Amino acid sequence: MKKVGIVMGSDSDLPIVQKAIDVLAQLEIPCEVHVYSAHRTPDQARDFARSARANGFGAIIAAAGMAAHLAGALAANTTLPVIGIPCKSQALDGMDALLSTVQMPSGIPVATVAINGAANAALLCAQILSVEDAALVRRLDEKRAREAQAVLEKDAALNERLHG
Ligand code: RP5
Repeated sequence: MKKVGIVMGSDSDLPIVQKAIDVLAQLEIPCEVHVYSAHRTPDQARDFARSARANGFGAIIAAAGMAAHLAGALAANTTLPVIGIPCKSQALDGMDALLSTVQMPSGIPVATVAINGAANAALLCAQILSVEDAALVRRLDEKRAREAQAVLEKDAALNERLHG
């Protein structure tokens, strides 16, 4: 099975990224996690992206805050799908990272999820990898069904409380 590469601009992004790690683990998708920065360690970020396909990766998640160029910098160096997570930092409520991640020039796409949207980044990777993996399709379907059931139980509990 192809791996997912998770790259974050700083270890301070880990509390946000952890959710992506957890979702991939739940779906039994192997992942490798690195701290590489588009600005502080640009050579390592570039080398990771350039060798990612040959190293068995099927998709890359890039999480960064502030002037978040990491997803775009990785995407510039690979044709693997890159999913960007704009991380919220103290200033500007994450709008800085959102706009830096989402506004890619034509030709170099980054699939950008919501600010701090790490779970959806992992799910998007899983759905991309599932195109060639029937067992993963089953795990995704089961997860959706479990989560739908949990919502229905909340609905029932709410109505029981309101109307008893
Ligand atoms: C970004 O700058 C990182 O992705 C992080 O979100 C932000 C702050 O990094 P630290 O100063 O906490 O290392 O590059």
